[in-house]
Amino acid sequence: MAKTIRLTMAQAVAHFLKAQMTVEGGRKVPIFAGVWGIFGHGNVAGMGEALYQVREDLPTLRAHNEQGMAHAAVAFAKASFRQRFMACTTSIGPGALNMITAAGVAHVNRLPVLFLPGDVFANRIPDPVLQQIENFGDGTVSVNDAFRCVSRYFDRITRPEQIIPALKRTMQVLTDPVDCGPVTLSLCQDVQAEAYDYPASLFEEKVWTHRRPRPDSDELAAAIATLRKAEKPLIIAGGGVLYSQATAELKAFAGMHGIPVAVTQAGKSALPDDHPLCMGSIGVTGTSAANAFAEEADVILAVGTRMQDFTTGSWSLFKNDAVTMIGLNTAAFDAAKHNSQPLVADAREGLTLLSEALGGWKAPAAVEAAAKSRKDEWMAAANRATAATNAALPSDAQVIGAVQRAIGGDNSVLVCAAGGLPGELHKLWRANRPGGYHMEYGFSCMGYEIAGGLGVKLARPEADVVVMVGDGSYMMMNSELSTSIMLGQKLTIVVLDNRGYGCINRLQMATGGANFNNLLKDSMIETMPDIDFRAHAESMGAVAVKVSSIADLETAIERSKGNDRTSVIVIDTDPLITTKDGGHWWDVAVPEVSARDEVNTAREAYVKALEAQRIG
Ligand SMILES: Cc1ncc(C[n+]2csc(CCOP(=O)(O)OP(=O)(O)O)c2C)c(N)n1
Ligand SMILES: [Mg+2]
Repeated sequence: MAKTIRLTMAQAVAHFLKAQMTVEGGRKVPIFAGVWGIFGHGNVAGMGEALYQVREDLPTLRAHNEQGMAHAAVAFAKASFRQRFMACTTSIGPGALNMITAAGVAHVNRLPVLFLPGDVFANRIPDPVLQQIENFGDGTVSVNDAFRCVSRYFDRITRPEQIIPALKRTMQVLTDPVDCGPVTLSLCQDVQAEAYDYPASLFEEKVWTHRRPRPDSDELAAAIATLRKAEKPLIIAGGGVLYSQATAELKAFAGMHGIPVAVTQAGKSALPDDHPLCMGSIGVTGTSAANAFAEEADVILAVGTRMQDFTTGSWSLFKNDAVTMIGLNTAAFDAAKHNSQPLVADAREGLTLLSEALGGWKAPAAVEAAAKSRKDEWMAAANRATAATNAALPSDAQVIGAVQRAIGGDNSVLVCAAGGLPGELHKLWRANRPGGYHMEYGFSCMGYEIAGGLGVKLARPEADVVVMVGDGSYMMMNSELSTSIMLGQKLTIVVLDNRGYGCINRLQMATGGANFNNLLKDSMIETMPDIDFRAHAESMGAVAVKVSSIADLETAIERSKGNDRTSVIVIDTDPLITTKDGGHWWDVAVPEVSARDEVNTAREAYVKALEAQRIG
């Protein structure tokens, strides 16, 4: 008889998670860095008791908001290049549903997080338990079914032995470069507490390594043939380059074959921004340099990118009718997008094999010459946009310049997610170290910033983690600011207060809309809000200051370096100014009929712009 251990299902989960390891920098470390938890009746007695038993090896971290803690877990995985991750446990009903948005963030960004929401009683005897919605027509439905569409693997555990295969599948999904994403194990609350004689082998230490699929030989040969014919090639580097840790290979490839590189939001920092062949951001928030190459390219090597609409200018950016795209991606799903020639492989493996086969082949010399002049031209524009100013209300770009100057060094990680900042940062931030730029732009989820910053700091304790966040995102979720102080994880948070949803207001104007319901002043108001972000942050325990000029902002950031805990620096900004240089059209559907002349005019321009879209 194989040896067994009698444990509750929840204890089995805790002991299993504790035993999963990986190798980081030559050292064996737990693959789960910890478990975020907010307890309620749906998990306190089961998972709560189990986590207490293993707390020395698998720490439990208490948060203030389930969405916030799940964002922190998402950010941890992203900052760890998907090599390590965290789990999140909640009660049933609202606690569980609060994680859905963050599960969406993990899903769209292909990031591994283990969600462990409690669920209703499997035996259904106490029904309806507190916080159980009752589906009139289907007794098997609970709110946790909402996780199905935002999970790569979903399972509901209604018997204790079901957790055995479920945990194994969980690890397969979390560590697989293709399937990688959120896993939800919905743990019925009575079953969490039920005992079973588990095989002892389930709890034996297991060391996980990163799988690197090599390309199919026909696909590789086809990609080589295409590249050899290229006269105006461009590489688009996505987040997959970072997750594959293929940054050195990308640099070598670009340099060896003289091909300029443009970066997506997730791919920024894959090649240092100061590398001569780094053209910077591509697409809707692209630099003039990257977009000029994209428009004329005859061959595009898209590495580790989902080709989302911001990257492709809603498929109107690539203007060369003869363009061939090669999709180098671990996921066939992404590799073949938009008629791309698929090259299904790990980015590092793919780039290495392509480079070997190309040998001394180099793009025409004119390409490198154009890269230099286009980059010089862009840098001049970027420097103008980010230069210091005495303006009463600086632009986001001017604040970005100040933050970059004051933070200095290459040891920082810039964290952001939503608002006008992502576009400006994509264009203007200079990231010179892989992972130095952490933008959540798959969901662009307001409220991710501060919680995400905390997750990044947990993953990269040695880094200076700088969060830039708009007033809207700050108001949507800031509770993990307190958690950062509680856990001694120091962040520097810069709040840009333009008194409303500046970027959506601008989008509204650009589509002919009236200024309506975005800036606070344009909303239904009895009393105009005058939110004191400094006082708010201070009340949460942060060292908080409000500054009134770019010079003072730089000084405040300098000073914050000496603070022993999270610092919040607030500055008022102009809601209307953005960097006009660079950029590209983005498909936002304008109404076909309207009583507003401005909308009709915008519609005409929209219909014209649609002509540039490549369909199919
Ligand atoms: C959770 C969520 N809700 C709504 C949106 C749509 N949205 C994107 S940016 C934005 C406004 C953000 O305001 P703020 O953080 O102040 O940044 P600003 O636009 O002023 O730069 C909104 C409402 C979103 N991205 N995420
Ligand atoms: Mg704002």
